[in-house]
Amino acid sequence: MVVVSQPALDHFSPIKSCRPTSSLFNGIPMVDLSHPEASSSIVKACEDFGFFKVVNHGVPMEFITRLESEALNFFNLPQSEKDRAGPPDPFGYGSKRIGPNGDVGWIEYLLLNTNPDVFSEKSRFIFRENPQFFWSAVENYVAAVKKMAFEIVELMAEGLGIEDRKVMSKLLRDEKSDSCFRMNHYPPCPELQALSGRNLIGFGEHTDPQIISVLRSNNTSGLQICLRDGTWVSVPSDHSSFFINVGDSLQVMTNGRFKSLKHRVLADPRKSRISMIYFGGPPLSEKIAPLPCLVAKGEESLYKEFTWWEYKKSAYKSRLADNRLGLFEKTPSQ
Ligand code: GA4
Repeated sequence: MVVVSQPALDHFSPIKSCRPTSSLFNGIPMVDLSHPEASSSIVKACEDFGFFKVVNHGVPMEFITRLESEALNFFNLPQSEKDRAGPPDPFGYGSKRIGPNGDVGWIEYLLLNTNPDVFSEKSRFIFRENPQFFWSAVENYVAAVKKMAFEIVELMAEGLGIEDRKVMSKLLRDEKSDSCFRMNHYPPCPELQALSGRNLIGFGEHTDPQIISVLRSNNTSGLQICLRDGTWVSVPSDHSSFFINVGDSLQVMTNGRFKSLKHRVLADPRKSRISMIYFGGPPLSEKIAPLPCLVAKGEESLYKEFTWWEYKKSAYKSRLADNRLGLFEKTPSQ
C-alpha cells in the first residue's frame, strides 16, 4: 500500500457514530446449519435483518486458512506486480477505486468471476504468471462455499413453504450462473486515523445486487450493517463463521418479503482486514421476478420485469450508495 499524503484524505469520508460493538453481539441472528429448525431461523433472519451468521457450515477450516494465507501473499507483492492484474474491468486487481463511477475506499481487492471461462485476460494473467498462486486454493474454497450457499437457499425455499426447494439454488448451480468472488484487503490506516481522529471508509454503504452473498473475514472487525431504523451496527468479526446477506435479486424474488441489506466496511487503524465474499447470481438471461408462489392472490409484483443482465447493466451505471432497485419498482419508494 502506498504512503498516504494529506490530500488523499479528501477522498475518504470519516464516520461519525455507531453503536458500540459489545451491545450488538447477541443481536445478530445466528443459524446453526446442522440444526433441524435451520430453515425457519433462516427465513426469520432474512425477514427481520436480511443478514445472519452461520455456524456448523461444513466448510473445511483448512480451505479457509490456505486461501487466506495465499491472499495475503498476493496482497504483499510489490504494487507494480499487483497492478499488472488490474485495473478491474470489472474483474482483476483494483486499489482504492470501486466500480466505474468514482467510488473510492481504503481497500485493495481481487474480483474474479467464478466461471473460469469468463476470466478476463488480466485475471488469467495472475494465474498464468504465478503458477504457485492460489487458483487451487480459490477453487477448493469457492466449491465448498457454493455448496453451503446452495444448501442455505434450499433451506430458505423450504422455510418459505415453496414446493420446489431447488427453485433458487438451480440458478446458482447453473453452469451459466453469473456469480463472482471477491478478496478484499483493507490495510491499516494509522496515518489517516491520526490526522482525522476517525475511522475511514474501507467500502462505502451499498446493497449487493445478486441473490445471496457469503462473507468470511479474518479476526479484524470493520463490517457494519444498517438496521431497518437506519442505525449502523458493527458486526463482531469471527474468522471461523460465515455471514450471509440478502441481495437485491432475492428481495425481488420474495416480492419484498426479504429486504436486501445495506452494509459497509470501516478500515481498522491498526490491523489489516482480509475478507472473502462469494456473490451468488443467476445466469445473465434469467428473468428476475417474484416467485409466483410468494405472491398471494390479489397481490401484484412490486417490481417491473427485468433480466439479471439488465439489472447488472444498470448497477454498473450507479454509484455504490444508490438505491439500485428503485428504478425497477412499480411504485418508486421515496
Ligand atoms: C457491490 C457488490 C459486489 O462487491 C460487486 C460490486 C461492484 C464492483 O465492485 O465492481 C459494484 C457494486 C457491487 C454495486 C454497484 C456498482 C457495481 C461497484 C459499483 C459501483 C462486485 C457487485 O456485483 O456489485
